Amino acid sequence: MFRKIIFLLLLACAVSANAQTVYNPAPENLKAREWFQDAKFGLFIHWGVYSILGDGEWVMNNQRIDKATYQKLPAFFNPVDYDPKEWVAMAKAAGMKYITITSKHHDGFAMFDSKLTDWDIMDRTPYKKDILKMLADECRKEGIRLFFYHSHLDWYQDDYYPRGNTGQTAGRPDKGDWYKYLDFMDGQLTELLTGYGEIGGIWFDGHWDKKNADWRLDKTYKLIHDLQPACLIGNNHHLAPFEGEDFQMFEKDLPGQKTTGFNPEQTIGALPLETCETMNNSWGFNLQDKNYKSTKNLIRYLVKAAGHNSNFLLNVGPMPNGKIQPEFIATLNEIGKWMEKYGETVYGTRGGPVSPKTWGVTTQKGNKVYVHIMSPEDNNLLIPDFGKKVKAVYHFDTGTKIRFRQDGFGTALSIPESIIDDTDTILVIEL
Ligand code: FHN
Repeated sequence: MFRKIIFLLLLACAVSANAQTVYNPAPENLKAREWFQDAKFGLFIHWGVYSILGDGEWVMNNQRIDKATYQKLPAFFNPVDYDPKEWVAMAKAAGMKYITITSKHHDGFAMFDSKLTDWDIMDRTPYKKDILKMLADECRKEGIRLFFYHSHLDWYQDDYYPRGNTGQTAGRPDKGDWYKYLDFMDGQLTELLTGYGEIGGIWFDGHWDKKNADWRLDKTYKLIHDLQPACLIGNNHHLAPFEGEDFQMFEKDLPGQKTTGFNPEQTIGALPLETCETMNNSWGFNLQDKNYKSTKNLIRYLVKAAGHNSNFLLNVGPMPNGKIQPEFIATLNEIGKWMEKYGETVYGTRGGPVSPKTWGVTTQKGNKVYVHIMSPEDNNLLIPDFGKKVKAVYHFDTGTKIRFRQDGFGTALSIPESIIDDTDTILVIEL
């Protein structure tokens, strides 16, 4: 009997502990998720003092630069050509609806006015202006939502201890107070969520550095949602979503694909999805990286992401003077031109009724299914049956009617050679 009572007591405790962690998103949060899914396309910005070295955002770790030496960098960071107006205009011209910028990357350096550390833009650089504040003001003016990328992982703070898999060569003491570090991180998040207006979301990264640590995510997520219920939380932990998160992201892979090794254990959850990718091979500014992806490939990636029911977050790493390199600007402009013409088949859509195929993807809005054919095998295409009666099929650009035959197997289309587009041939199926 006594054992049974103890068991019931333990069970009650477990249930109530669980009950605390169950997350019920606020109505404004659910609305923000819808907005996010409709927006489809965002600009990722990796910018920090590392840009001076032109060797990517991992330079501190990769070149084994210790903390004392790395501390010399901010004195050279004076981005006098930084103009948030230019950045936001560039993002808008590309057809992007939101911007996600690094408030703090793994080097721990705050690109905003943090009162909790002097390891920030105000105290250490000659520039002494709050980069995020300037961007937040411009975004608000221009109707672009702003998200902050915030690194859990920190190569600078001594209290990030025990250390994780990275940042071992920063020359930090072998002691530190982990919970003090988490308090510091929550403090910086509070600064970001109280001093910069409405924030679209927090994009966490670096959990993977210490997968099994007590990250106290419940507390951090609750803090964020208490401060701004509509703020969307995503975490690039490369795992299935955790309780309290509002969207799920994938790195350099379309949802479900595992080509890069970043997402080996990642399954697709039920939350809105986003995938991020670089324009060359680097996130932070890399002087020598000329592996620019073509406009065609990036447009295709955006379309494929939409077909996977996912957003696309495309990255630039600004230079230390505050400018974005011309190669990126040119490509973004070209993507924008394409989006002006074909945006209807991407914005506000959801992944279509036919799962992604080798030839392309489908997106859907209301009674229209957009068929994006990117790698046709020949001029005949069989769209597998998706249980709906097809009323008409036509070419998106010209309205040309497409001959089709629907039976139990699906809808067979014959595509005239004249309408084949090298980037994406778009057909509309009316239901
Ligand atoms: O280590 C980071 C990397 O620097 C970059 O920020 C990317 C963006 O998705 N994420 C991390 C690796 O997973």
